[in-house]
Amino acid sequence: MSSRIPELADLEATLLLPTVSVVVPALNEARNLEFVLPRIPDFVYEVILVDGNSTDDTVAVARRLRPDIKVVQQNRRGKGNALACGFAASSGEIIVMLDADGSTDPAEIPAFVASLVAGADFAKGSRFAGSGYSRDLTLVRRIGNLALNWLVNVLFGTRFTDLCYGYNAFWARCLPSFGIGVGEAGGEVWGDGFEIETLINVRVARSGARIAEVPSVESKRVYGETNLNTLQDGWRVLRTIGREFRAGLPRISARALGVARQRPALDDRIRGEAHAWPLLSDEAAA
Ligand SMILES: Nc1nc2c(ncn2[C@@H]2O[C@H](COP(=O)(O)OP(=O)(O)O)[C@@H](O)[C@H]2O)c(=O)[nH]1
Ligand SMILES: [Mg+2]
Repeated sequence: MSSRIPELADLEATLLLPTVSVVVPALNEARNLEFVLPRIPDFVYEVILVDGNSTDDTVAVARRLRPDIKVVQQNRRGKGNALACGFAASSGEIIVMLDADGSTDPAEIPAFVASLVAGADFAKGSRFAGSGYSRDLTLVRRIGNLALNWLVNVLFGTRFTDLCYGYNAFWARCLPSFGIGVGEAGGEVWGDGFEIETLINVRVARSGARIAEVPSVESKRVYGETNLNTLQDGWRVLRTIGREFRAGLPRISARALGVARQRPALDDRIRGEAHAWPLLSDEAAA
């Protein structure tokens, strides 16, 4: 009798598949959506396209390919803000982040969902684990990703193999630990850009969530050019790592570090120039 109970539990888990929302940030991806939307598996409960004020017919094409698609307009600029808006509009128990350019394969969604159903809180795609690889990464981006990935693992005690990859899935209950929201329209909020993946990875790891890596194959985007600027966005990722590390330090030492770092130069103090010296904790909260 005892051997029958796990079998029943497995069957129940299969039949009671959680609802899955797929969030697709898209900025001028009309031609690429043809390769993406039709490949999303049927069991997916909803698809949310987050449009970044595209100047091509991204939205019309998405609606034609998938009449039930939920279209959301982001309220600021950047992929990070697009994802935040998409997450806020999702109602599934599981949320999958999928690019619109044809580089991330919707056929891998079942592997991500299976990893979550098997017990992970956050299923992180990796182009450097198991059978994963990339046809899209340039040498410079590959080296940058490797270095940033190493730094995060050293500073945060994580075991990521692919920090800067945007194909991930997670239980919606993890969202509060990301600490990102839609916020006010206009302006720019830290996390609005391509640093979003690092921000999420680091915060989810710090929350104690169970993270599983899912091997993933990244293709080249089908049409068009990347919106990512390797040096500029790599620098933003590095700054994100620094900010998150300092934010996680015990308050007293963060203050001590902050005061030491922000002490005005002697000349300035002698001249008595007016300075505002924000504490590091204020900066982290901004
Ligand atoms: N809505 C929205 N989507 C964006 C924005 N920037 C990038 N994306 C989308 O995010 C995905 C990844 O962007 P991509 O430019 O391919 O960057 P890469 O994959 O890192 O080279 C694609 O689906 C883009 O259309 C943005 O500002 N707004
Ligand atoms: Mg891409």
